[in-house]
Amino acid sequence: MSLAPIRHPHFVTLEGGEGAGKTTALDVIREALQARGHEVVVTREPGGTPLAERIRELLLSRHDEKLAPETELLLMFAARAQHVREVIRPALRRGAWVLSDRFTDSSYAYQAAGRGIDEAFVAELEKRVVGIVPGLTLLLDLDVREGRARTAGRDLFPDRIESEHDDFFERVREGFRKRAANDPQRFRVIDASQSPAQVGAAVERAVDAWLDTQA
Ligand code: T5A
Repeated sequence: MSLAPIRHPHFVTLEGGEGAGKTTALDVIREALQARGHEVVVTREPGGTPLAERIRELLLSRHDEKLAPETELLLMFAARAQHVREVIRPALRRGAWVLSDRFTDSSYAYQAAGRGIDEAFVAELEKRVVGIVPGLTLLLDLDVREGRARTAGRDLFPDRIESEHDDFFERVREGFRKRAANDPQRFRVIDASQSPAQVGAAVERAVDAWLDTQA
């Protein structure tokens, strides 16, 4: 595989902390793409293939044995390798658009910024195992406590990662914001503290503008 990850304009990702509202935004993006007549493959990480979904279960369920940060990172990339080969590349090759709820930016934010793993290690895995970068990434940016309040109302049993402390999620948020600031061509940062309708409208504007550049 080439060592330079390729940016694909028809690959769109959604990123953000816990409870940022990615589910609603996903529907808005799918509808905007379909309205222009595109085939859209909607997928998610970790997961997106039967095997990768099994790895997701391992990653999100609670275990008596503590998962080492490196184990967590490598499992994320094991799932991603499968996802890229089985779903993302074949869809892009046949001309579809791919919309993924999280991708490699989440590993930089959660495993590098959050857990303290060396970013260069994540970058090496990205080059060797993934090889593809989204053309457009929407970052739903939200205050950590607000995001947690939203998911607290929904999740009776928080998963393994959701159970982390606020300072972990503060580092994750900063990790995302730093990546967005370093790559303004790819990222659009959306203020996710707005009402669902306002977030939806901002997402729609960003995607429409991107689609105009691809027409
Ligand atoms: N992970 C993932 C890593 O650590 N590394 C990686 O490389 C990858 C790929 C995935 C976990 O894995 C981690 C990150 C995650 O911890 P997940 O269940 O997919 O697990 O977690 P999330 O992606 O965070 O999913 P959530 O459901 O928690 O967040 P969403 O999808 O952003 O939020 P959503 O849309 O479900 O909304 C949450 C609640 O808020 C309300 C909704 O109604 C819902 O109840 N809401 C709003 N309320 C007020 N105003 C708004 N604007 C609202 N928008 C939504």
